[in-house]
Amino acid sequence: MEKTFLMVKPDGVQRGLIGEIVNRFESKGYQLVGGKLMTISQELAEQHYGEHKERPFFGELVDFITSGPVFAMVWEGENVISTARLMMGATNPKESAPGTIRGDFAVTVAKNIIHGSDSPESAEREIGLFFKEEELSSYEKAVNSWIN
Ligand code: 3AN
Repeated sequence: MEKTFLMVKPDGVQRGLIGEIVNRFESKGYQLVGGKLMTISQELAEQHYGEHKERPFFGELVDFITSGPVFAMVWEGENVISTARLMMGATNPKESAPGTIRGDFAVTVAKNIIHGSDSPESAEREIGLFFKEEELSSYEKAVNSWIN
């Protein structure tokens, strides 16, 4: 089953949006298979954003993502990589539609609340950067069990 890496950035954590964001993906029908609150090191930030090394905003990006705790997650489900990107909305909140996470909660491109992998290759790379195998738990939804 397809997996993606999603992360509530420091601005989303500071604004108390972890629950709101987790709720959107759970309600959609995706399964949370890993999650942790963590503070990203300079080294991990530079690896994670390696493809943006030459961009003028690279320093700002690394400073921001290391500025406070983030909530790193792995989500699983059909087409979760591309659908999560749709649910996040456009990178620049000026262009992200109402109803999307960035469209509903963000104003500026630098502080746009959430990160999500943009392809199967980046999902695999980013999950590997942030999570150990034993930190992920895929599970079957219980039927006729102690939950019901
Ligand atoms: P996305 O996160 O939607 O995949 P990317 O990969 O183009 O977008 O950009 C990575 C991150 O860099 C964005 N989430 C955003 O926070 C930041 N970013 C993009 N453009 C700018 C910019 N012009 N100034 C500051 N930060 C930017």
